[in-house]
Amino acid sequence: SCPDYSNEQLRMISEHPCYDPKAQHKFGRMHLAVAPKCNIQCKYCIRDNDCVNECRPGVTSKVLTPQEALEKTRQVLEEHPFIKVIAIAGPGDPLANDETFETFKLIKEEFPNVIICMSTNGLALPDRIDDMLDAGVQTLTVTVNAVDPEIQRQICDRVVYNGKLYKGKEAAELLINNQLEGIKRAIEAGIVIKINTVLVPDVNDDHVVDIAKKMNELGVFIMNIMPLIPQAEYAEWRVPTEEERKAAQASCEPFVSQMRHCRQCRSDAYGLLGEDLSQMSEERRNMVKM
Ligand code: CLF
Ligand code: SF4
Repeated sequence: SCPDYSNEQLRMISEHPCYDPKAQHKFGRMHLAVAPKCNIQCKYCIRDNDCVNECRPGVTSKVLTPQEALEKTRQVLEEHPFIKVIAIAGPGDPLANDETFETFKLIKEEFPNVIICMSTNGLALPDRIDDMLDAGVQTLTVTVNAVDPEIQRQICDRVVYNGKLYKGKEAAELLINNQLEGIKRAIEAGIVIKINTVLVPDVNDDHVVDIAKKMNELGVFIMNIMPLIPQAEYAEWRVPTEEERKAAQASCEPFVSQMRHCRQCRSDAYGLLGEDLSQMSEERRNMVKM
């Protein structure tokens, strides 16, 4: 049950390097690392690193203020006009940081034609839809690792919601309910939704197809199955093989289109998906510019 997309939404999708594989070699994205705080604790996350629900952890990205983010946007867009998408994807959860909304408002005022993108764990989504619309968010990624609380609690069993700490199955249920409610409301509001699912062998690998079926009901545009990056409580865990990932994608494809070109970017990455200019030398950056 895919919603009918407007011409404006279809144009946006065709210029979004993560939403349309044909766009990935033509158009770039820029991540602004303005969001350090997080409101949940995923068991595979070391909180000093980038949010691994969307981003590759490594050296922690330097956190920018909204004003610094605007200045960086000016500079990068002038040098690299092929960047069409401005996104916030960490280092924590964008919805747990008011700086996310401040930053987008500054950018939207000065660059009304860029696509505003965001990635979230979804806990605060039902409460922040209006703020997101005010800030101009058009494409949104929600990380959905389970739609069954018994599975979700093995991946995330601590959330802080409205100032209260929830643990165990109660935490998992709250996270799932808010994700599903939030995705439904965001789609109704015209935001195009992608979901990320971190494939955790022996935990959610048999369950991903149930996630895909649920996402189909809600009208999610695309699903990105990402391999676990073993860290924290999952530091000793097995990484899914290429074959396992392909099998998971194939089982979900009948229900939601599959993204297969994710580069697990850092929360300060910019450029084309395959070439993160934030990690390049000045010399190489200048070559790309030409
Ligand atoms: Fe960034 Fe994510 Fe928006 Fe893309 S990345 S917030 S949807 S603009 Fe893309 Fe990077 Fe994969 Fe993310 S390749 S990690 S899926
Ligand atoms: Fe870490 Fe991201 Fe999970 Fe927060 S949502 S705990 S930053 S992986």
